[in-house]
Amino acid sequence: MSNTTLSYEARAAKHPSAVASKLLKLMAEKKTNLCASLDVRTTKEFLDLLEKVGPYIAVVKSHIDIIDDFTYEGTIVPLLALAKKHNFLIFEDRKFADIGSTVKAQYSGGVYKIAKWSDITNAHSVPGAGIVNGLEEAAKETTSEERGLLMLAELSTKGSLATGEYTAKTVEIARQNSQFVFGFIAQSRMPEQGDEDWLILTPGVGLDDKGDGLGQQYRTVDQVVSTGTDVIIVGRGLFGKGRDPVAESKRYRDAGWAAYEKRLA
Ligand code: 5FU
Repeated sequence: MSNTTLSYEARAAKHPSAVASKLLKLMAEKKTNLCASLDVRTTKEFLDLLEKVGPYIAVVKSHIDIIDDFTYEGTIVPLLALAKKHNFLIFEDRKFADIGSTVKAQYSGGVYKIAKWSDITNAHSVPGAGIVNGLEEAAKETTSEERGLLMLAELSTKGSLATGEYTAKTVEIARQNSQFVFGFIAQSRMPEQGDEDWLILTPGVGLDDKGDGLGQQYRTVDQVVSTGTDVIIVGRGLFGKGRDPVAESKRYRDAGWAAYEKRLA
């Protein structure tokens, strides 16, 4: 049976990555495969919105470097408390892209110290496999908590260069470390992944818009889940101007769950 027709619970029970297992389990418990992409500029907006949508999401995705008033105490300590209270994982969408020794320092150090607090982060495959090793070393040296990495196999944007052979080689890099790397940012399940249970997290999901005028392209929840997406990543569909984040989070959660159940059937 292909992994796309297996339940999240069944996949959780046998997944080699502890972070993937935890995520699959919590999606099954909360009945949500929604990742909220919370791209706001202040800590207050970030935490206030997260308090409201926390019950409906499996993951919050951050771009911590766009928060103007970031501090570890003021931003991260309450973020960790919310993650515990509402039972969701944290994914810092850092898109590392440098040599192993540099990303090692960027992941663990600087102002943000991402490895200390983010369950999940991601990396481009453009530097080759050393990027994964550098990030894994940083995770192990920084914390005893489980950390997981997603490789960027495909992007949602118009004209993205991450296609074809690049995407296939990204899967090969992931395969070299299939415990720390547990999945991909991709637009659908990829043929190259074979029977291996990589999780597919997909941005560029929107029910009302087709794009944003800056290259972003949106596909519907049904389109992505039916082609193998495990987690839908939604930003402006939830938090865009004039939107009600709680109503939209419930709407995307329900759509994501219905599409998942349809896939299982
Ligand atoms: F890797 C990618 C990608 O291919 N497309 C994306 O849109 C990441 N993203 C992120 O997802 C992007 O940086 C935003 O944080 C988010 C999408 O936000 P939207 O408001 O739903 O368009």
